[in-house]
Amino acid sequence: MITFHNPHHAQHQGQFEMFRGQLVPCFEVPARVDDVLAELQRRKLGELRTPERFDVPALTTIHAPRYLDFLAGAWAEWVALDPANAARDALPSVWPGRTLRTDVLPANFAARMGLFSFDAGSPLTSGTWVAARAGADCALAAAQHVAQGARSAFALSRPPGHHAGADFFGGYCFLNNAALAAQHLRDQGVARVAILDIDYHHGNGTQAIFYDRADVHYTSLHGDPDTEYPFFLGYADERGTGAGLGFNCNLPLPRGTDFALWSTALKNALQGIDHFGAQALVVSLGIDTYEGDPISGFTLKSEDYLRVGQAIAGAGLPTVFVFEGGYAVAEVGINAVNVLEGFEQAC
Ligand code: OKP
Ligand code: ZN
Repeated sequence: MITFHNPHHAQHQGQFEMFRGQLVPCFEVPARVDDVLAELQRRKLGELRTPERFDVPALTTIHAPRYLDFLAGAWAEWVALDPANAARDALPSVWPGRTLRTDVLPANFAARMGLFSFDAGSPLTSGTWVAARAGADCALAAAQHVAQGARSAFALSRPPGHHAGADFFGGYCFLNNAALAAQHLRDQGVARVAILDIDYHHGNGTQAIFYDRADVHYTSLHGDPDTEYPFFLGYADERGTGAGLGFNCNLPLPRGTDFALWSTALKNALQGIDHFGAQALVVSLGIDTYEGDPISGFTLKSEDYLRVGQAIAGAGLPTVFVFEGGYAVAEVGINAVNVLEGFEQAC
């Protein structure tokens, strides 16, 4: 399997995220992707490539132009407020909650940070735009490769993407790489695309992007939002709307879920995808279901990920893997590559 990796990912390097009233060091660090890349090289799991450059219009298939403009210029605006800001990350602190307007675009930078975000855990840094854009290139290139007939491809990048919506960032995500990959498959002529999101957290951005569509089916296995981030989406009764009704499937699982229960849910998810009649699959590959993950609550073990890959291969679909979460830095490489190796062995 070819891996498209992002040579610019480390330009996004947040210092702190807001957690329980304090700024704590970011969990979403460059070492995550460096470790996966090193493990791919160690096990010689296929060719490593950097992606070609797609232009900004390729991103407007998913993202609002005014949001992309904001992201592209945000760092310059932040530093223009105060030259000392060059040494600090930008974090939002005010949001348009219920009854406040989201149709106006205030001149004030802090106001626009809030308009285009939903949490204070996703610092915007000097290289966020460069890194996120190159990550989108990885996802688009991987989708293109699969659309041209490859059995599979891996988009290895950070920051992750599945919490980012059409016009907002949050949950460490800025551009929705999995959504871009799914839409690219559609645009290349694949009629029905399924997204399987196995990150510990519900992919609220991806769900929202495709919620009213019947051509892209979203299924997610995740920590129950009643207790787990992102809290405000990801419940089992969210099944899609309008033409999209029946094309969204959430399988929330309690904290403490082990591989036996988790893999039963995976089997159900894959059955739904088969029933949908998907012609290609995009996997939001989060590895934060691992027992050692510092911010998550499932108990999967390293060897379980080989079976995850095998099970996904059993769907028999051209598959784009898109890297998402996974914060146990020492094991993230082994675990992610186990999924890919299990997949390849079963093909
Ligand atoms: C992104 B992805 C930790 C609180 C949780 C947000 C988690 C975002 C996860 N201090 N903060 O889905 O892995
Ligand atoms: Zn996650």
